[in-house]
Amino acid sequence: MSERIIDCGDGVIKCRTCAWSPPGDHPVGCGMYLTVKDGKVVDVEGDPDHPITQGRLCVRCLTLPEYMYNEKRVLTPLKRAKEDRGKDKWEAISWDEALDIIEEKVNWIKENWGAEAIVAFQGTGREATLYKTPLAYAALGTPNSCFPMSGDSCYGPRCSVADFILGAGYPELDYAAYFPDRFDDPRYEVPKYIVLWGKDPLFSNPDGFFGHTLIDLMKLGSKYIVIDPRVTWMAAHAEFHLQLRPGTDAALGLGMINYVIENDLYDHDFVENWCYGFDELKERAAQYPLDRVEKITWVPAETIAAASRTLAENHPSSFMWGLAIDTNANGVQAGHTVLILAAILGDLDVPGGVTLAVPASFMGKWRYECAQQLPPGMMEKQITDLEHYRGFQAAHVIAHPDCILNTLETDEPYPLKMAWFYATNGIANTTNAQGKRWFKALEKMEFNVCQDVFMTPTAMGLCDLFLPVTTFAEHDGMVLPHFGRNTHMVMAMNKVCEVGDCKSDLEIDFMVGKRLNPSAWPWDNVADFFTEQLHNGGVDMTFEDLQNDGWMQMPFEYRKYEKGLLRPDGEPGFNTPTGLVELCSSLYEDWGEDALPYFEENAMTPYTPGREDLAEEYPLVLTTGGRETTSFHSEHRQVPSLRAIMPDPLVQINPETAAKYGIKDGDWVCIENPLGKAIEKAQITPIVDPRVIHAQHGWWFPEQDPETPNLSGVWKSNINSLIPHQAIGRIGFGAPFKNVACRIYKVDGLDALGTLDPDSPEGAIGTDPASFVATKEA
Ligand SMILES: Nc1nc2c(c(=O)[nH]1)N[C@H]1C(S)=C(S)[C@@H](COP(=O)(O)OP(=O)(O)OC[C@H]3O[C@@H](n4cnc5c(=O)[nH]c(N)nc54)[C@H](O)[C@@H]3O)O[C@H]1N2
Ligand SMILES: Nc1nc2c(c(=O)[nH]1)N[C@H]1C(S)=C(S)[C@@H](COP(=O)(O)OP(=O)(O)OC[C@H]3O[C@@H](n4cnc5c(=O)[nH]c(N)nc54)[C@H](O)[C@@H]3O)O[C@H]1N2
Ligand SMILES: [Mo]
Repeated sequence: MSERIIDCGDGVIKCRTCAWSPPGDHPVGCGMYLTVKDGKVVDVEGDPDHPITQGRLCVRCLTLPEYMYNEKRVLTPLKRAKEDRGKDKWEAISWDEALDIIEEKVNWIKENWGAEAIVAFQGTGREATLYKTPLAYAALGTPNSCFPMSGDSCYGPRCSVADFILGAGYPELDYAAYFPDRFDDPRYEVPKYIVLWGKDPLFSNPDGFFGHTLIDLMKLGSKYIVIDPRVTWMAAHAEFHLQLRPGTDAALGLGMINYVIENDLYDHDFVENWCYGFDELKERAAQYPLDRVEKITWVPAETIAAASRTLAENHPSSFMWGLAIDTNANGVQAGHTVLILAAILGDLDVPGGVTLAVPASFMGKWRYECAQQLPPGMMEKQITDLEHYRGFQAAHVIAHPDCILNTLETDEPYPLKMAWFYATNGIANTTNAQGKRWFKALEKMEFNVCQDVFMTPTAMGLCDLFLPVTTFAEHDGMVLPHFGRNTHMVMAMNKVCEVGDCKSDLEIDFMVGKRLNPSAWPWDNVADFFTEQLHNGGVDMTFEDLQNDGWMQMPFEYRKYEKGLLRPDGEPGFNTPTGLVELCSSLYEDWGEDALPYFEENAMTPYTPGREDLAEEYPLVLTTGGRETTSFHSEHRQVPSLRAIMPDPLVQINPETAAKYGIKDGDWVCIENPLGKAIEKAQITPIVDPRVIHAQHGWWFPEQDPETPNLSGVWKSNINSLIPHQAIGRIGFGAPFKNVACRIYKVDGLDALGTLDPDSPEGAIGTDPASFVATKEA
């Protein structure tokens, strides 16, 4: 194993670490050496000994010094008077003063409106995701901890379906990640086929999966079946590309299940011994013959048949499901079909199939104890909708995002008065659907805090206090791939230097916690805290040991359901109410949901029954947000080398469609639907179907005027202005971030319609006359 510190002489050292965030990233824990000279990081290189990444890094790590020492980075706490929101009138203050302000404001809010009037927001799975809810429950004392993405449409839906149907953590492609000798381990088998469903890991490396592993496996012989509306690099190199219409995944899944059952291609042993509800499933799937599925999905019936047969005849094969499963009101059903296929084909928890795991309790015990810190009766005040979203509530102990926006707009059931933005720049067309509605509603708050690295439009427009955060090079931490839900190794982040007066998210939690509720925050330092978390997760080492070793791979066993390793009672089977894989869910019925998967159109597509108005005026399907390596959501727009690669927001348009609307490559284009407008630059490419366009998300322009109304141009390319609020699935999951109607037309430039701010005529918040209740087809 590599050394933690290498002395290069002349005061230069190389320090080994594993990445998480900031800069934003998911917990892959890419291994690297940071070269430090005179207390500054001057170079970044991959660590060849890291078991997974083996020396490979993406451009966002390689440009880390440009991010760390960026002239726009905030290096001290800042305050501003409430009446100056939107103006660049920040004043640098000390951490002591920042904590005094927090203590005074939180107590004032509690006395006047109760602690429940505080809401703490977070973005995606950065390190901060582990530490925000504990801050809310155990320091601020509010039950309103919230991920403000409509329908909780990222990862939560997939994890919840896995809980409901399999009673296991996150099912992941088996890439021998648990084994020190990786693919050479005698227990391992290379998957024959891998289904990549609505996921593009070469660019996204999501949730703990190192995307380039797909190339490693390709070299070892794995073949691919890609289900994606775009011809991605992986699709171009796949054996089968199922180029479906966005949002029709559940119909495709049901069609594949039907083909497999009708042609008797399923694993009879597994179905008889380990599955519940096969007969009901068979009956439901029979409603999806391939000619019907072809009409819905646009995928030729013979392609679906050939791909399904190939999968059924080649074992082991594996499945990866991505964000496109979540960003769909019908996503819970689509996810159910993916899990059913993996189950009935006999690929669950076998070598080279789909690995299952029992969620480990690295942070789980502590996070549970933090929730117990809320006073009696407080959790009952959490803002949600128990009548409709019981599935959401069964899976999560957080407030429901769509209910929170309703509350912000109506003050029902009680007013919210203070927000804490903890690693989210939500209005920058990231978490927030219809971000302008969030912005207008949040403007009314009494006091808002932002905890971030850079001044963002969210902080500039809405906040009164700014807390500056360290990058992963500047703090100690622990990386947990899949956040403990399928964690093949734990890794150490090692602090190598300091920049300004910044603190890590955990250090900020400790400081705020010790002020507001000291008994819940007993640790003197983060090292003691991490040692305790390692012990809670069953790892017998101290945090310092982990820092010295770099990482620790976890033990793993296949076929856990045969060995009683999935259930707390130690019996064989799955940790579901029936002890079996629930092809037909025994929980859904309880929650007023159909127990079996079905397909229905999302609310606002040109194909939604009864929406002929949309089909005529907004004939194109808009899908958004396919990842690029040059940014992580709204981040990195101020990093020169990355911005040079991706200077402008791009919308991908098929040449035929572009010709029809008189649009040329490089033209600026307005994308519009009844809810709003966004401007992006045309990239004319055959990788999208003529009926579909794909637009980037997360754009703002740090080089532009930061003050209101422009707010660094955050409303100009704000694609989420077109995504409806609360057009979500029935048990509370899944919004159409990748699946709404739109039209396009050429405009003169990014500024053609002004700032597009919500108070301007061009930027006014649109409405859609139709109800957002989706119509069920089956
Ligand atoms: N149209 C469309 N919209 C989408 C998507 C899509 O596909 N299409 N994808 C959606 C998905 S899946 C998600 S998860 C959301 C993500 O949305 P968010 O996670 O809210 O992403 P950002 O808006 O970039 O906000 C993150 C902020 O946190 C700061 N930051 C980075 N790392 C840290 C850290 O460790 N600590 C702290 N305190 N701050 C940090 C960054 O500087 C940045 O300002 O966006 C969603 N939005
Ligand atoms: N560099 C970088 N990496 C990231 C992020 C980032 O912003 N930048 N964000 C992180 C976050 S929060 C997440 S959740 C992950 C997401 O990462 P992934 O799960 O890989 O998801 P996406 O890249 O959004 O989309 C994957 C593919 O889905 C396709 N797609 C679009 N609509 C549909 C549809 O309706 N059905 C199907 N089957 N496919 C569709 C798109 O064309 C795209 O190729 O990435 C993470 N990693
Ligand atoms: Mo996400």
